[in-house]
Amino acid sequence: MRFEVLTLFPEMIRDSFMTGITGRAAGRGLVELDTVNIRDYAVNDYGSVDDYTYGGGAGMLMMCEPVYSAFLEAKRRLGDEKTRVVFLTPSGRTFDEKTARELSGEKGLILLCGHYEGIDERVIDEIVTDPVSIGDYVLTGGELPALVVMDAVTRLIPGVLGNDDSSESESFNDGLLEYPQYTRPPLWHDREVPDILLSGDHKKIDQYRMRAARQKTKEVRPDLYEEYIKKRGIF
Ligand code: 6GU
Repeated sequence: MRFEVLTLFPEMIRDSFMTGITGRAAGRGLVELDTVNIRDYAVNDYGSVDDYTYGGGAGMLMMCEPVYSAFLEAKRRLGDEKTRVVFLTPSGRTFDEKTARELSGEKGLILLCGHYEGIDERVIDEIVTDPVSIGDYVLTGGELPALVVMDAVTRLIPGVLGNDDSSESESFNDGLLEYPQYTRPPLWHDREVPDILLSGDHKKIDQYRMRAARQKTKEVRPDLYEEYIKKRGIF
């Protein structure tokens, strides 16, 4: 997988992605990160990439041409392949694990990070294939959402996680939240690790974990629980 990120803050993307598990994946050649600074395609020597909106209203909009030029540079670097263009915007479709799985099968992805009050609609219509939001709240820019999407996609690439099935058992794969987990010591601040987990009886432990996962999901995400019950036809 090769990510090409179109952004006004390339150092924010690189510093964050190159830290931790995603950075290690890049170091091992399992994923590549490349950034294109939209500022490098400013329309004048002052570095302008934004302008006032037609029709009035507060704030500035990113202009078509700098965004389009940055996109063409990313396409050129990817060898002009048919690459999906993910635009990070609060008006996009909500990002989820299914979308992450779908995107992780691509050879390359272009991610477009907006800033100011948004981007001129015409360049969005021209280049964007997948408008994506990460939830119902508003952020100052698309960089953090782009990092969220890249993280979720990268951890699904084979070999990225140490244990090849740890991306399988985690939240959202069978539609339930992860069961609670414990490590040493067995007693901490008057709180005990559930006895079953110390029993060594793996069949009992699996049953306990399944029950705990269902109970937790029912409590904190009744919407997910409902879906889970419907899909499985249990109870
Ligand atoms: Cl993708 N962008 C911005 N600016 N805010 C958001 C978002 C994206 N997703 C949720 N809030």
